[in-house]
Amino acid sequence: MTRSSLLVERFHQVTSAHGGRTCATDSAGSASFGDIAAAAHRLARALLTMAPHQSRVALFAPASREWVQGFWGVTLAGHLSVPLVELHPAAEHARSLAAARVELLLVSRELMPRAEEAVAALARLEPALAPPRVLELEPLFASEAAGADATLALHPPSGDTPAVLFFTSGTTGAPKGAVVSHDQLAALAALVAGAWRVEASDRLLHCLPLHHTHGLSIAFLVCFLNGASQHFLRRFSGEAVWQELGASTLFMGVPTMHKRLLDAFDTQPADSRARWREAARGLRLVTSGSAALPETVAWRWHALTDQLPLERFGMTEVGVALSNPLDGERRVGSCGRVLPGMQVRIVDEAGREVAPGEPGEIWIRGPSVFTGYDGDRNATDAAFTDGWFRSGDTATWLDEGYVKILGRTSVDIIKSGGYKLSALEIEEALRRHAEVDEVAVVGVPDSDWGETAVAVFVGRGPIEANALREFLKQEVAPYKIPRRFVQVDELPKNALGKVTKHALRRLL
Ligand code: MCA
Ligand code: AMP
Repeated sequence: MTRSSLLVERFHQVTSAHGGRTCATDSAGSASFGDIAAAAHRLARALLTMAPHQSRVALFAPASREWVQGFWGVTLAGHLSVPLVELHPAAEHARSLAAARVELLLVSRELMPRAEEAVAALARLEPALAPPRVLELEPLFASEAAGADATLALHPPSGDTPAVLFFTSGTTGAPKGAVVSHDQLAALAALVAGAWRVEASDRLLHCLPLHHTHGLSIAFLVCFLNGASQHFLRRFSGEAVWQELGASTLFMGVPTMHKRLLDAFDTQPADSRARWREAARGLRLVTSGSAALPETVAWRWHALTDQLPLERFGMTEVGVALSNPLDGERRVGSCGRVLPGMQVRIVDEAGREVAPGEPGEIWIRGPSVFTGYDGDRNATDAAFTDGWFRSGDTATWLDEGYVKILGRTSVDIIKSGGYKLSALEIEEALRRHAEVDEVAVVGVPDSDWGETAVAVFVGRGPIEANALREFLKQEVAPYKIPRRFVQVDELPKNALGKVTKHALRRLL
């Protein structure tokens, strides 16, 4: 028999130990751990009254206290959370709702018109699919939520219950739904918090999107489950981050954010710079992940704060596998060593360990590795060999157990500003434009974004880049829109008629 959820157990421990302390703040106010727990319990009861069995619940709220309450309400009810974010257009939301077979859509009051657009788009996309029931979030936090049974006992779900479905882009067109269980999330939070010594005295400045592992699991859960408080910025802005840093002990970001912060710093007059420097120096820990941290950015942080950002390597399917140490040498250009509790191999094509200095694919095993791709047994099986998750990243061992990530093995995966983009998904979206005949999307290096997507296309006639941009705005998340569009007469192809993307990339 599977034991009950460690995630829920930890939630109860933390909310009772820290009940009166601040848990989450946003631009509108603050909530204690006790406030969050009370609202989450009320929501969980309301949800269980409506949907007594494990259900799929999309959460559509800005990064805020309400989001935190919504997340825990769904989790305590043993339902699966599908986090949606404001920046996606209706068509992308509709595809997410359809792919995850969402039954309930919980929406904060202000986003209700957007949710209605998403449901209308879903009806056009999949007319035969039963639409999700749409519920406004705020009334469900109230004790008298309509129809809720206030005496309903909440039994903790088992540890292997699916907790969150993250959409992650892959080498197939449509994003895959990666499912992580209660115990996998609890393990991730425990391992990371242990390594970085996250404690109740910490305050995180949270400005990462909550539909991905970095924002939800590595930032939000690691802090929440260890009694740390967090301040939510609804969206990242260099200025807003600098204003808030002084009151924080922790900052977690993607390299593009770090670079933007430093660029913003450099443009300030001397008196602001002095204040900002003091704020940055007061931070206990700055972490970087989701993409390679440029060495220049790492050293600029160091010059400013005498502290190197702590770079670590993670994945939606894995959590965090490698991390530079909190104490000890933080090696620039390396993601550090294997996180205690995780296992890593770097192997050649035959699955044999490579020698230090040799490149190989990084394989990962450990308690935070995900359950599988939603409804896609074949893709899940194909992602593992003998229980090891094959990351698709090329890496090499340095000395003393440090690892350097060398890049992705697939040319169709692009990492832009920390977001993983699938070239094939963007190509599919562009092919839906009537005037596009052929298209290939490739990633090119970029000093701000790490990489950016460039679409090279053959048109049925001349097409303005802006027309394609406007078309894509209705189709996909804004960060998936290529930064450049290049019209050509033909695409370079090999003898089999396949576009040679490596050759194409060299031409750009
Ligand atoms: C925004 N844009 C982008 C990106 N973000 N284009 C390409 N790549 C992007 N990442 C577009 C906007 O839509 C806009 O388009 C234009 O760029 C300028 O937008 P701007 O306002 O300057 O950007 P922003 O909205 O401030 O976003 C930058 C950002 C954001 C804050 C760095 O990209 C971000 O939040 N990145 C974090 C992604 C993340 O959390 N990844 C974790 C995955 P237009 O001009 O047309 O309006 S999980 C993971 O990787 C594992 C687990 C791990 O290890 O962490
Ligand atoms: P995602 O699928 O969005 O979870 O992205 C995971 C991918 O981000 C990994 O497979 C790596 O390619 C990349 N990544 C994460 N952290 C780092 C890092 N510190 N350095 C280089 N790449 C990273």
